[in-house]
Amino acid sequence: MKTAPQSVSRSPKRVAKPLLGALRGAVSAQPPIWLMRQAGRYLPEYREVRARAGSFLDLCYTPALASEVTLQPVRRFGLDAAILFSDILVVPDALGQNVRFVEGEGPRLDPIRESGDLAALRPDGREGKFDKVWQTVGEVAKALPEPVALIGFCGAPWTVATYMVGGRGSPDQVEIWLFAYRDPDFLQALIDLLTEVSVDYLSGQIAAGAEVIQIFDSWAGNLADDEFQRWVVAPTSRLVAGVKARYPEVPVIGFPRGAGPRYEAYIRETRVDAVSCDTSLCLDYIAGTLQCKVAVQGNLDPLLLMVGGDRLDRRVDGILEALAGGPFIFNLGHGILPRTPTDHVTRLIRRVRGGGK
Ligand code: 1CP
Repeated sequence: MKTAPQSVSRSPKRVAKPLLGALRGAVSAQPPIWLMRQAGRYLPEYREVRARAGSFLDLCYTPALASEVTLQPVRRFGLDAAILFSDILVVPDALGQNVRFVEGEGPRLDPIRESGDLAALRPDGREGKFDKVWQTVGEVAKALPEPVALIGFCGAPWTVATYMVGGRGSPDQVEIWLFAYRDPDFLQALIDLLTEVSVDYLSGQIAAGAEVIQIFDSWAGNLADDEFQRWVVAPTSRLVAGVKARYPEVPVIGFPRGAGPRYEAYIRETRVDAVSCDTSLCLDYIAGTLQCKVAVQGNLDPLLLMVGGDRLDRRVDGILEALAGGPFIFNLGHGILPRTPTDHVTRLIRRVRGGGK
């Protein structure tokens, strides 16, 4: 399998995409690799475009710039996939909630706390903004070298709802818990709306050229059994089924970060084609319990990538030894950190492809 996209010339023949191969169960000693948040502040060329774009959301809604930053890490590192540059909070923004990104602090939203706030959302007003994202997908699809797969994404309804209700990120997103316990009907209505809108949003990305979908459920940890079932498994199952009803061939990767042993139930019930494993999952558990059911992706600690050196090399080797015997996509266990040196990323990719030992 070819893994150096820059060196491959476009030809009318079909060129295999290593990422799609792994998602269909192919096994390779040199597994495909991409990195969550691979476009971002650790890249000088990203910071340059970001400064030109104005606000973060302006960057997301300007297809010429969003497609440029999507392509930057693929060009620089020769990764096996590009992930659409956008954000999970584009969905609440497109629904009419006030969303802004504060420099150095992160997202801020005017919280939605009562049924009047919910009724004020405009599920029909979303087309203009989603159109811009879909246009970006189309531009990237045209520009990508053939072996590189294009990943579209959205946040899972639960995780997006944590920001819509809480108004911001926090170490535990506790605000939504009060709603889950005090007013589950309200939360159910919000989750249902997000599920329905996300099916359309992802379908539009696929129609525009996305070949794989990833569903980010960053706040899926710490839920009690019934709650995990109701707020994570049930809406994700409906989201996956909705997308697959329109596009049965497009593989879906689920990322229920922090779900621990509940990854198993998540796989069984949501019918995702692969799971992205967070750093806290043991390699033995991933290999023995998850990888026999679906392809797995992960799970290098982003902090170790930032630190680099021999420890990084040893951990990369350990992950490859444990997981490269089955369908596997090398990735981090969470997003790349802004202070990560770019030469550590180069070193990681070389090692995964067998050139660094
Ligand atoms: O330029 C900047 O300073 C903004 C930093 C930034 C970037 C680069 C944000 C703000 N979002 C993004 C892009 C982004 N976000 C991508 C692009 C594709 C890629 O290269 O991977 C993706 C897939 C996301 C997904 C995302 N956004 C998640 C899920 C994954 C995860 O990290 O857990 C979440 C939770 C968000 C919300 C968000 N957006 C931005 C920040 C800083 C956050 C986290 C906020 C918090 O909880 O405090």
